[in-house]
Amino acid sequence: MNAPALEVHLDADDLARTLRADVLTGLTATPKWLPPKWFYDARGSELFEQITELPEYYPTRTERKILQARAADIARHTGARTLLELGSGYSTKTRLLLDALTTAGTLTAFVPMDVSPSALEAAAARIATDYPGLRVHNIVGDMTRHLKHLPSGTDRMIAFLGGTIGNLVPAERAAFLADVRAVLDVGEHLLLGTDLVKSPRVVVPAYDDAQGVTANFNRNVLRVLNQSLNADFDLDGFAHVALWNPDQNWIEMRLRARWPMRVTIPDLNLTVDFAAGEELRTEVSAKFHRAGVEYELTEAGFTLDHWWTDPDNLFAVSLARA
Ligand code: AVJ
Repeated sequence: MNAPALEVHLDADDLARTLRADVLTGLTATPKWLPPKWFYDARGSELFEQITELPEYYPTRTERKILQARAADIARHTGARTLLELGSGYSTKTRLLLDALTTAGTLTAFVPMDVSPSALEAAAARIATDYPGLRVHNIVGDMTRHLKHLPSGTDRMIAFLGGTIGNLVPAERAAFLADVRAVLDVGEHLLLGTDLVKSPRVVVPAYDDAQGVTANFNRNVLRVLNQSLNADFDLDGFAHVALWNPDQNWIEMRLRARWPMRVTIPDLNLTVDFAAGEELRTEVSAKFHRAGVEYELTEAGFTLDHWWTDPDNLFAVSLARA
């Protein structure tokens, strides 16, 4: 068995610098906001795994069913030798692809990229054990900045699953998809998971579950700031808010100050005041129609070869060709 290689493009210094810049920008803006990637320290990644098992959170299990049904088609259509996965986290759904590509006999390497070293390491060790002979090459990186570090090769497929592309606003998505296209050679593939537009009666509970796991996941970003920047956020002072935005077709997660608060962030030399009821936006998670996905892929230079959904049209997996 080969030990998984670990390539780090986001070292502790880079991570700390980026966090400080993001927090300074977001918390001095009006309205205040923070980028969602800072949810995912070890505890946040663990909370997200719990979210994926909640009865209200349909995306993960729905995408898994689609992949179960289509993995063999994906393997046949792509003949992928290398699977590159962005934002792979614990790589649980990835196994469906690894199995199908192994059965097809084409797969030689798996390259997961994630901002969370803890999630990568846990997943990679298990995958290296379960797929003997597969080269596993972990990349700790930020998929909006480090795509150029993905290895070159032939017959590569980039998988970007879970609907995480919805964390980007339209202009960011256009830039990101163009970057993904630029990494690929003509004929290589992108496998993209997108959550679909549906009734807010279904979407909102997925982001505001009865057990309050999502609320803790949301507040975890404040804990990350407390731990890494010596901030003094009082987590109990912030209520979890999940709001459907019908103009943008996205869900927004916010943290609403329950009372007026002054937060100090010594590492940034920053004092931040919250009025009672003031909201800090922590995530957008965009939902899509087929036409929008196809348009965005085409604009980025891809051809949409396959569009697969579940019977209830909750979620879609697109297979696009560069
Ligand atoms: C990991 C970005 C796909 O947007 O549904 C889950 C994150 N946020 N619950 C999503 C998330 C709140 C998730 N993604």
